[in-house]
Amino acid sequence: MQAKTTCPYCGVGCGVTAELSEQDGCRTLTGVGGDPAHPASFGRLCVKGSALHETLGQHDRLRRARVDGLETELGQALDGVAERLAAIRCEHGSNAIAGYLSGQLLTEDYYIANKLFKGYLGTPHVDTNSRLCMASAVAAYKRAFGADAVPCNYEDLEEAELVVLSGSNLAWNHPVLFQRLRAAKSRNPLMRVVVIDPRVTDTCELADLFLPIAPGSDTRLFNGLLSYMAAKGRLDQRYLERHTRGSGEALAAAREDAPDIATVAHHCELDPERLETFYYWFASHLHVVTLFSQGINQSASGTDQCNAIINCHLAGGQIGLPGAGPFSITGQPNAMGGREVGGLANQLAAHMDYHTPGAIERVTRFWRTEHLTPTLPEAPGHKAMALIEAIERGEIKALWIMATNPLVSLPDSRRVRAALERCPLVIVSECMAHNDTLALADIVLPASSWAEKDGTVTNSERRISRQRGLLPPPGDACHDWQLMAGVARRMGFGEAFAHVHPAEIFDEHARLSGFENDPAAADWRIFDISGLAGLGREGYDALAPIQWPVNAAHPQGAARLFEEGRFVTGDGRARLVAVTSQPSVQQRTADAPLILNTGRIRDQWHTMTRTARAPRLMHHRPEPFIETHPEDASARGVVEGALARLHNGLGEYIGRVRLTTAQRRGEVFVPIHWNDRFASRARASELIAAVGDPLSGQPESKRGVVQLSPRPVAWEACLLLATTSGVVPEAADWWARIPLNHCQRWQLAGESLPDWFEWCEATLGDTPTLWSEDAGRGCFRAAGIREGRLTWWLAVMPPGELPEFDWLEACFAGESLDPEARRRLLAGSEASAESSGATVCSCHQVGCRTIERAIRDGSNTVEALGERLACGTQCGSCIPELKNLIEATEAQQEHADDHETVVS
Ligand SMILES: Nc1nc2c(c(=O)[nH]1)N[C@H]1C(S)=C(S)[C@@H](COP(=O)(O)OP(=O)(O)OC[C@H]3O[C@@H](n4cnc5c(=O)[nH]c(N)nc54)[C@H](O)[C@@H]3O)O[C@H]1N2
Ligand SMILES: Nc1nc2c(c(=O)[nH]1)N[C@H]1C(S)=C(S)[C@@H](COP(=O)(O)OP(=O)(O)OC[C@H]3O[C@@H](n4cnc5c(=O)[nH]c(N)nc54)[C@H](O)[C@@H]3O)O[C@H]1N2
Ligand code: SF4
Ligand SMILES: [Mo]
Repeated sequence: MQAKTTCPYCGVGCGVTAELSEQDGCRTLTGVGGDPAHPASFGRLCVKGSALHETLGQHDRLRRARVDGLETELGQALDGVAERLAAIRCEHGSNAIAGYLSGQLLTEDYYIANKLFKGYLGTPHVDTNSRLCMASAVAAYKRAFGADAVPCNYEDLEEAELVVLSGSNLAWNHPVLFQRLRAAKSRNPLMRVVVIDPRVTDTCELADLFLPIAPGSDTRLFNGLLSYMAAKGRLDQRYLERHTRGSGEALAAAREDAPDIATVAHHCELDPERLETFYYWFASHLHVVTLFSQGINQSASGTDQCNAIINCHLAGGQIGLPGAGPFSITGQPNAMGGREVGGLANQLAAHMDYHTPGAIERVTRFWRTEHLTPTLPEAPGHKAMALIEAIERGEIKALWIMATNPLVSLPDSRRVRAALERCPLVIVSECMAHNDTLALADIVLPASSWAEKDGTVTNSERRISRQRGLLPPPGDACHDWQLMAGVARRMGFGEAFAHVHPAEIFDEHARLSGFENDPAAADWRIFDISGLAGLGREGYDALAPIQWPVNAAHPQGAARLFEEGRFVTGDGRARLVAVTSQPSVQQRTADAPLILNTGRIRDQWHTMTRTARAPRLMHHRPEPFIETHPEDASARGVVEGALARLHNGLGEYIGRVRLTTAQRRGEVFVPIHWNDRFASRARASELIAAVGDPLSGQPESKRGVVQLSPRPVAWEACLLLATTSGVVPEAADWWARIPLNHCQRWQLAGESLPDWFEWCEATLGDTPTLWSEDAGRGCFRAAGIREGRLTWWLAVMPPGELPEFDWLEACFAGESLDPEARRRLLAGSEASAESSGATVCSCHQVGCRTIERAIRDGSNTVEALGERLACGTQCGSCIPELKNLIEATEAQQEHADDHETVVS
């Protein structure tokens, strides 16, 4: 049986076809594929999406509620939440209660949360992890268009003559969109792509021009573009006059900030010729899309950076047309849905703000909260970082966290930990049994997860799709909205939370969007899906993907906004905003002389609670790492492949060194994914100060300041353990845990060489069955075999010399070891096996050594490699890496050939 649903990872929002099978009344999801009919993806899935079925299963799911550390009936836990919230509200008032939500909730969950917290508990303090993600883009769109409305769609990317990607590693973070762009570019050889990023990323594969910009200088870059357009007579005067205001001021500010190419090139640390090429391309094309993401948003002046981009599009009239517009790409699957509902602390509901005239009264009537004391709050609540400060001050006494892991993702995580420890009531709704934040919860509520959850999400191009509930949640787990409604009923708000199906919630949400919303009036709201009200359960279940607004004027939805040049600003005109470059808040010091850049890797999702359940997603980058320029490393005695430390006054991060000239000098990059569940001391956010954009409240997460030092160790070992238990080997000074099939891999390191027999006993509770030791060289290898089965395998070895994991994993899988395998066990490889190296293609599990051999053998195109090894033929996410490998291997060969010629 097949069912259609939507991928729960990134904001591309790909359509998924799920294969279901049923046996003895028990349903399982056995496989996933791309849904050819879904207009976001047309049948494509990236590597994360295509591994979705491997992340399911009941192991390590949160199945039961817990109150004060004790497993409890769900009903009792909900009683506990209701009683404790009521007591805090009674003693300290509504404002002592806060919610911290997530762009991974479905729209229906979000709607109920907003209604419960703001409407019924009467607290404005509801924020979401979208604050860390989209807040600057939201604030900028509101300043420019009067509403948080993304004008573009994915076809615009394909139809553009010029695509500018700024602060976006699209190849890794929105891979299906990247594939659409690649296909469009190969169809249209005239299309140009510009990538703006301090690092060379895989996204550069498509770049005709790459600008390795100095971090934090994007406002200057785009101000420079605006003054260039003015100087070259490339402003669209007609558009500016008819449809905008503020161009005079914006232009004056731009000229002052970025008068000429030389000034911009100096501040942005760019080659003036390349810069001019970019400016010339932008100014001379009408069909330009600028796609921007966290490199722009996560800055102390993120809102201004976004407006600097939007200004250029308004000034050139490059908006509201096919293939044109400033396109903020969303991160999470439902960041957009949360924004529609109004789930951020400065929003009220459904594109109405607290200060929107009449809005509080209108929402009060719609939610029927007139009779409550207190009724709706009157002013915005605390944004995420301010929420933490309010907890520190003792003002917030209860925090309900849903579908986010703030102990890992909020900046200055030691401080976040201290705040949560001090908060009298922390409630966490979560679908996994373990994450860093759960450990600090007083009450834990089990939530349903992807394939169980049932509702809608909205992707980056405003497209609403159904995520369908296909499997029953395990144990007592319920949908997030059901957990909240359960608490609401217990607090006496039953009537307002009587929904029994998500279709009813969606219907209410759709009605609110159209409630007293007249498209002809000056105070119209562009988010209007009143056309989707009254669908009923069947209509809702069958809902095909559709782009908002959906109303009488757009019954089939709207692909593009602002085509008529009418904006949501009262007078209908868009605003150019005068912006000036601002220095980053975190500045280098003698003790912290390097800039820390943080971001994502291809195969992991955020704090890894879900993607680490699919072992094949662990192979691409198995351990936390630090990318650094070779010269910065050598100046500090840091070498490739060794462990190193990043540190500053806030904390410490330990990772394995990857030397790369893709990194600018003076800057280092670390992934955001690792946390206390997967490594000792590898939480990137521990090193980032809790500072951010005063307008949007978005943290400056793309920039910390740190020192880099070696992390000397006396030994490194690789331990494979048959158990899936999360025992942290206390006997190591550093560790990283890497889930594999049939065993767990632990990379371990220590400062002093132990007696290995004693170490095995203390750490594993076992003595080796087989071992070999060369004490002089510090080498030790051992294995534990119980009743014929391999239970653990240990090799003290330098990290470069990894064993053959595929073969060893197979040894753990078998019923009992065959004698030949037993004989080879300490060698760590099958006699004939050639090492396949680190995984490049996760779909077909092809390693870099295998690929290099094939390239040397003549398969030196992506297509030839695909034919020979199948790599790159399924989801395509590894194609940029394949191209890099071809280039590097051929360069090596040439070098070797040259060398031979010289020698002969
Ligand atoms: N594989 C994977 N995909 C994901 C996610 C994931 O966890 N894993 N998460 C999703 C989410 S929630 C989000 S928000 C998106 C994020 O998607 P992206 O924004 O593409 O992701 P990041 O890797 O955080 O950052 C993007 C780039 O910004 C660059 N950058 C840093 N500083 C600057 C600067 O000053 N100027 C410019 N121009 N660039 C700079 C970084 O070097 C980095 O390459 O990804 C989504 N997709
Ligand atoms: N330094 C630095 N920090 C960053 C960023 C960065 O680039 N650099 N990026 C920021 C950005 S853009 C983002 S979006 C955040 C992401 O950061 P988080 O939101 O903290 O990361 P996740 O791992 O997605 O956390 C989601 C949690 O909810 C659980 N969960 C998943 N689905 C559900 C559900 O349906 N219901 C419930 N109740 N629980 C569920 C997951 O198991 C997981 O524990 O990180 C931010 N932090
Ligand atoms: S690009 Fe990948 S992660 Fe993003 S929605 Fe599509 S399949 Fe999911
Ligand atoms: Mo995000």
